[in-house]
Amino acid sequence: MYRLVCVECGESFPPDEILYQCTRCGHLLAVEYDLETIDVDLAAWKRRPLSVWRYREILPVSIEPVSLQEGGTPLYHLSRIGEEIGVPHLYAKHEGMNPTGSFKDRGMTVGVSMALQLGRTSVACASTGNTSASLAAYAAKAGIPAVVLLPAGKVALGKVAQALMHGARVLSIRGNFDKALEMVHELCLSHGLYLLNSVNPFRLEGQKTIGFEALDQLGEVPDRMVLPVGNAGNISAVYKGFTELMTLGRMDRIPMMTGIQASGSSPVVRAIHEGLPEVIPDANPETVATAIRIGAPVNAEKALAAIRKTGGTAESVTDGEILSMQRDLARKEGIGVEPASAASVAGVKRLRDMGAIDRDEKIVCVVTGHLLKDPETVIRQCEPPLEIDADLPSLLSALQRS
Ligand code: AN7
Repeated sequence: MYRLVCVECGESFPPDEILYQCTRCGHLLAVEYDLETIDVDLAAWKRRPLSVWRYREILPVSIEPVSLQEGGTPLYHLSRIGEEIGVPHLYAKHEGMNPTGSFKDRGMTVGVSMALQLGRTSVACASTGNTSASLAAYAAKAGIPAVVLLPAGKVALGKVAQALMHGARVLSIRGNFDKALEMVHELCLSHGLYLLNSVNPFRLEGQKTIGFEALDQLGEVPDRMVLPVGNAGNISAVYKGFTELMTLGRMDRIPMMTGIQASGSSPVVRAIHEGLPEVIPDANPETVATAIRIGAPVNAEKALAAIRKTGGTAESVTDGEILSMQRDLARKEGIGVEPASAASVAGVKRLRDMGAIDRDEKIVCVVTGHLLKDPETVIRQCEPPLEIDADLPSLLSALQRS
């Protein structure tokens, strides 16, 4: 039904082998289906609820999945912001509306299900926060232990709270995410834990359903898909899913895949702008959007191909632009997202200002995580509530003052 294939040398491996890279050349692996022989009933998809599992024929899981009812997230028309920045057909797919508040749940329902399917009894990841929150919850649902490694002091409060509350073994390392990923990868290889970072090709299979849902909700192929980029897994996953729908004859063109990074952490943007064959890592990435504070994106080779093959682009936005768009989404559209998520929409504004996006493009931005993930960054931007005496005159005088 499917096999693992190296994206570089094309070597293929059986589906039940536990591998995170090609044993021949060390490059990334991807799941490849026999799309000609799989019976994908597109009409059946329409009858099922919008969710990751609507698309189960092109997912690798054959057991009863470990599910918290992920996917089926809203697609909002950003009418005010779109009008303001000069792209009236602007939409946001709010992945913060998943069970643990980020798109990672799509990956984890598939990834943790695969852990069980492959007979593994413990799971692990490194994380800038959301992956750990999601893995902790799905491991709890599966009834297996999870180990998560975080960069000390650089993970938003809500995400740490989730990982702890769902019962993961949470360790903070004195180092950044890239180092944490290196360590957890070694731990998994030497001690048999199942690695659920995005080097795991099965996790990305779940995440490709963001694109499938967006298509089903929009009722047509958007011209452009815009995603915040950290480890570059999500943009690669959505692109891969689209290539499968093309093969199935469900799409006739693929949207321009567009990746947005924070200016203090933007190796993919530099590689695109300078036409480099691969990214040059940032040794010390820094941004208020801690979710995408990643200097050595492990899926870069997949993401560069996705962007280049679709005529897309990559751009960076400053922390100021990110926070300003986070406020605009909250106040002009009623959509609460964390800073990394606002980067995608801030990127559209920047690209439109540069003249790189046409006014009539239909654009879907993926907003990846919920506002409540990072309450501290929100509070820092807002005036604190005014404390007053508990009587009506005090209330009236306070309201007149502001
Ligand atoms: C809100 O949790 O890498 O480019 O360890 O949490 O697929 O990495 C999070 C990434 C965007 C970037 N938006 O996605 C982690 C982690 C949010 C995120 C990204 C992340 P990728």
